[in-house]
Amino acid sequence: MDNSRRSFIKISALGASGLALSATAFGSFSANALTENNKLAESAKNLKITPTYCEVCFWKCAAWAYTDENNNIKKLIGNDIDPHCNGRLCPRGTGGVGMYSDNDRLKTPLIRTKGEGEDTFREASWEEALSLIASKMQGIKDEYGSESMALLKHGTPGSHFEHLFKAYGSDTIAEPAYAQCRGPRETGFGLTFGAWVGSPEPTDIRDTKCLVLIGSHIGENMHNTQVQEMSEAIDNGATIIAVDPRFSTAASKSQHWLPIKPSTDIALLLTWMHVLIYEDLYDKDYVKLYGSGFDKLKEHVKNYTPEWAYGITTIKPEEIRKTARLMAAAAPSVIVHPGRHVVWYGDDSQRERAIAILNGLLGSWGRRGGFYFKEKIKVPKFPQPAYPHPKWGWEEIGEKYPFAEMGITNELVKASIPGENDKHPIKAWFIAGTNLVNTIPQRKVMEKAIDAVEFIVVVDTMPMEITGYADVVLPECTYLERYDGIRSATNREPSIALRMPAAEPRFDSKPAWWIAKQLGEKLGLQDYFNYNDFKEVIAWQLEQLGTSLEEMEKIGVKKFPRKSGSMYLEEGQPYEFATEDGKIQFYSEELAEKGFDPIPVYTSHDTPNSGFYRLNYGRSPMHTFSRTINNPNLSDLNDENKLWVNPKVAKIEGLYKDQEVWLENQDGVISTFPIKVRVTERIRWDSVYMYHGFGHNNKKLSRAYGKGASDTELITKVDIDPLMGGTGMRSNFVKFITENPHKDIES
Ligand SMILES: Nc1nc2c(c(=O)[nH]1)N[C@H]1C(S)=C(S)[C@@H](COP(=O)(O)OP(=O)(O)OC[C@H]3O[C@@H](n4cnc5c(=O)[nH]c(N)nc54)[C@H](O)[C@@H]3O)O[C@H]1N2
Ligand SMILES: Nc1nc2c(c(=O)[nH]1)N[C@H]1C(S)=C(S)[C@@H](COP(=O)(O)OP(=O)(O)OC[C@H]3O[C@@H](n4cnc5c(=O)[nH]c(N)nc54)[C@H](O)[C@@H]3O)O[C@H]1N2
Ligand code: SF4
Ligand SMILES: [Mo]
Repeated sequence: MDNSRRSFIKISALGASGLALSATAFGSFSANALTENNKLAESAKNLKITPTYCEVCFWKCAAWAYTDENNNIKKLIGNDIDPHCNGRLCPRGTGGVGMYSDNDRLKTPLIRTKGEGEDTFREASWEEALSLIASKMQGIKDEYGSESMALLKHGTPGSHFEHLFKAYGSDTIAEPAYAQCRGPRETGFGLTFGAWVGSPEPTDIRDTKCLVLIGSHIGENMHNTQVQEMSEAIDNGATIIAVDPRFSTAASKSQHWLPIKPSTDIALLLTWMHVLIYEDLYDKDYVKLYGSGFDKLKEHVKNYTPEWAYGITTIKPEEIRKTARLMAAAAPSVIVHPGRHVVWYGDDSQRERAIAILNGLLGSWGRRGGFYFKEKIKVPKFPQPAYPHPKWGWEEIGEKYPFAEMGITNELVKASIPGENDKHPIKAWFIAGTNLVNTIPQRKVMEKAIDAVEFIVVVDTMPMEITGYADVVLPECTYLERYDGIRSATNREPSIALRMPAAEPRFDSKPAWWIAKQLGEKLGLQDYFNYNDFKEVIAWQLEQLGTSLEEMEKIGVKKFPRKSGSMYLEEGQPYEFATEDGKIQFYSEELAEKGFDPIPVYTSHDTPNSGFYRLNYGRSPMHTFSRTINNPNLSDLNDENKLWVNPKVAKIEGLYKDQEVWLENQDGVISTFPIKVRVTERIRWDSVYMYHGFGHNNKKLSRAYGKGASDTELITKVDIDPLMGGTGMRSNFVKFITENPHKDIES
């Protein structure tokens, strides 16, 4: 990007006053906060207690924040009545205080200035920064139409800016939680059951007798209730089957670990269907009552025998038969878990459909110990004018993908490059709560788009990599310092949760709702922001829901009785699925009509050339993506990622424990930083594994900079899901470099 218009500003170039600010009030809050907090339990009486819900990940557990008279947030504990956490936060949630206390936080608005030499940021007042953004947004609207201004967002700040964007006339909106995360499973399950899985997943893990995890590593993937319920299920004797090329934590709790050859899961799934059908083990009554297209499925999987699958998956035929029988014995109290980060090899919606079909055969959808029918409370919309109708938006940008039901981030990025999608040209980006450069693969494409757009705003709490590409950076205060939208979530019973400030915003940071309102007013959209404080919106909504701000401040979470009936289907109960014919689609006419396989088929994927290994990645139990690596509490627990290497590979390649290696991928891209080797049997010989989120290259992140390597920068090849546009990211291969390849550049 050296010669580009928008060079990356390492925020370390920030002026001295920014640094001076960081030495204020909060010096006393140390990395020992977690242990310190325990000692505080008995003195809790002197602390102010406020309700919040966690923003460290998207499970949104409800918690109580304890704050002392000096604005120090002392601890966070889970809210007992919250169905997302049952009073217990995960280590990341407990360490969430570090998001507030981190002195590396963004402190003031910043504006890019074009110096003689390198670009740099100067500090600016909110008034100046917001006026500049509003005038640019107005300019884009006048010259190209509001549609050309894109919102790329994630997390709670997103909803406030979504409101602003819709009022402004743009529906050019996307978030990475779709095309880089769970999009394909919503497509696969949607096509089969007529319902999204959604978040939190309505998996009845608590009551299950058999949990099948296919590359879903609950226990490292720390989604709170699922981890709690999984350990409960294990205590109750549930069978765990883990299909994973890596011996994950979940695999270590399983009776059956199937170390599958990566990318061959569809073959296993088809074969499990074969065994269930041809050994007469499937739920015949359920399939007959609720399914359609079963005969076609039966014919389709006829030849997919365990012996056939063995050659593809490397899983022994007996193991395949045995696990299928175990599932059938537990049915319908069985869950073949849909997983969550499912963008793997491009045929992901079809793999997810295969998972859905398997659940259909087992009769687990709508059954105790399988998938329950979830219920949610609809939070009434604050009275405001109707939004204008944009001429195009995320839907048109993603029109090539007939089953996309949300904005496809990577397609928005492409539409920002002239010549890529000139029907829907994007000219400017507003980014909130997503570190796009570490989130979306194919960095070259990303950088081309960044270079092409005329203006970039980033709203973040931390000087993350994405801020270095911005024209204006706005510091949002953390979730512990603001009111936010009411959390209403699907669960066994509906519930809502309140987030209110536990402390005054540190530095010159502001909440997203305030930023959106200011921009709205400057753009003449004040009718959409007809309140002085977002608190008024929440108070009004809570009254409509039969409670009040006062009550919610005291209880934090409120549960409501179910209105939609039972969580489970009764024996023989008629039920209409929201599909074309009201039945579970073992065969999909809709897919056939649009030219796709109506029943999933197995296709083979690339395998690494000699000397290369598949780059596998997943979650650190102590971190959320790249967002927490600098968190003072959590970096204490896990400060770098390591490269898992099979002993056989270590021997062939001459690698030893803790040796630093650089990685070069199939396209010649070399990791910026080295990563230490961890020699372990827990990974197959054809792959290497690392935690996602590390390898930060912004020096302003004082704890995270240069710690470990980034998986994202090595993901240059993507396999696009033809149904919904997701970016399959698991067909990248790496080799080891043992001498520093950047030596010349560094000197
Ligand atoms: N290589 C690779 N890429 C992946 C994945 C992977 O495993 N490997 N996982 C994918 C998945 S599953 C997902 S869901 C996405 C996640 O993608 P992202 O959500 O982009 O992930 P984060 O790195 O957590 O970035 C969040 C950003 O929000 C900022 N932030 C945190 N709290 C706040 C707040 O309160 N307000 C504001 N304004 N900003 C805040 C953080 O500082 C950070 O910059 O990534 C996807 N991309
Ligand atoms: N601690 C923590 N927990 C989190 C998050 C976090 O950042 N940190 N993020 C949350 C979010 S947004 C998401 S989407 C979820 C993601 O969590 P999951 O959906 O559970 O996990 P993934 O990241 O998709 O999967 C990683 C696992 O897939 C295995 N795998 C790799 N290739 C294959 C293959 O070809 N076949 C099979 N069967 N397995 C394979 C890997 O070895 C690894 O164990 O986690 C959530 N929970
Ligand atoms: S699972 Fe952990 S990080 Fe996620 S919301 Fe709950 S406590 Fe926070
Ligand atoms: Mo995700």
